[in-house]
Amino acid sequence: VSHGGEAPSLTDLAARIAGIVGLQHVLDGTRQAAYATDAGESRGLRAAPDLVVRPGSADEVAATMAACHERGVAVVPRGGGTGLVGGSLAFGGGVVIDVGRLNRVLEVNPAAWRMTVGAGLTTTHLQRIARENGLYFPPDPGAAENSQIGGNVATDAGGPHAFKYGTTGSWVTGLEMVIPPGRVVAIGGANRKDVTGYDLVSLMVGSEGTLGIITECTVRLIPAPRARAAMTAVFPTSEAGCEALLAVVGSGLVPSAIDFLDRGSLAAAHGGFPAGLDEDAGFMLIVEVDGDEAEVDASVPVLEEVLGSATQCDRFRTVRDQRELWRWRDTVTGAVRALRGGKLSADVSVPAEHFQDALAASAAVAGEHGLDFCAWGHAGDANLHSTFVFDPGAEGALARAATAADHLLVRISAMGGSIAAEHGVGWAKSGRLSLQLGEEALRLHRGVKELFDPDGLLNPGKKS
Ligand code: LAC
Ligand code: ZN
Repeated sequence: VSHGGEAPSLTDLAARIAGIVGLQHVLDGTRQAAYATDAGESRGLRAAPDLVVRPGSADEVAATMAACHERGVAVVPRGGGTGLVGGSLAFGGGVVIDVGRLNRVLEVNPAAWRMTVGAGLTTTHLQRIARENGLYFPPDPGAAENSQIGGNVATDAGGPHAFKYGTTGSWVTGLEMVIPPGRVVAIGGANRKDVTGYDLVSLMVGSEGTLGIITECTVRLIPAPRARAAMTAVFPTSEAGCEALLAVVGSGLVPSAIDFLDRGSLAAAHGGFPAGLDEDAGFMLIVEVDGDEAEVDASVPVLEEVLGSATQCDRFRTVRDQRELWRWRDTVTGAVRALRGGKLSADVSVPAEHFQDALAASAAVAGEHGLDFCAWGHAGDANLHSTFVFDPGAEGALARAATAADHLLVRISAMGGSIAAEHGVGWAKSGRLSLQLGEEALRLHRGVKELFDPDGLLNPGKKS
């Protein structure tokens, strides 16, 4: 075997791992560099791993983990790298295990409405297979081209359609994973009901790679809704928009999505809006309904009535091509980042009745810290991406944004809210769990980690 120019620099561990996964799947310096960041780079998160490997099977993941474990080296799992909170970065060094090659479609059973796929399959690919079989996988977190189902499960990724259909975890019935010190374990399966044992599948959902490395997922599907219609409504102020939100929720309809954008995020993203948008729009609701044709036909006039009669609704329109609308919606986070180069989002949720308070608190905190601010997100779930926007070159700006975000988490938890709604805790919010979890809950949380990873070598420092 020719090791090329690399051989002399391979450490003992790298050589051992190369023997497991094949040398070409141990990444060299240039290819490794991309793993020092995730999509949260603009909040200043960066950590270079010692080694990045791309195993080709669960057994290779297990053997890699075992090799690291024997040497006391930390392991950090990585999917599509689209996370925003540093959850897949190797702070303190260690070996990043990229599961991207575990992207096989293992079983599609359209008659039973389910499929089993490798953890590295992209969200887009999974959704497409479902669609091609007349079925639907509703979770639609952003960056679907790059995000992967294993990472989506590990973070319980949400997205606009979580309002009607729930987050990724609602669709998972079985997992295969690798747990420390390097064992392959299958939990759950294809059963739609199963209370044998504790709900380990749910425990893995949202565990952010701190309990095990997901290698395979069995997910539920549903027949694809035959029709959809989306509406956008623009308001001069957040207050007017929030009133309309209450009216939509009170209408008795169950929209498939209710998203929002505030003035700042509309200003950032308005250029690409498919239907054209006034630059000074103050607040937008995006409401979508789905179902069979008759259901959608019946829902649209109700929504038009509710939104059209909402006080101060500047303009609403029914969007025919809602795919184009959602494609635009997916560009918002990038457009906000592009404003100044720096952006720090506090992804939070609150009990529905506090949605407007949470928006107001976010803006107030930004003001107190002299920061530009915008928010968008999933209004139906009262899930806000409260975002501080700054120039990363400006002296102290990043630190000010971090302090502001932390103050916001304190206020959100005081409202009974969640300090991590759909983007995870990762590295960014580690150390702050006690804002939300009581002492006993924290004890259980830590006990679970201890049970799965007694040596603390799996994604250390995250979600803790
Ligand atoms: C969104 C992603 C950032 O809702 O969660 O745009
Ligand atoms: Zn979101």
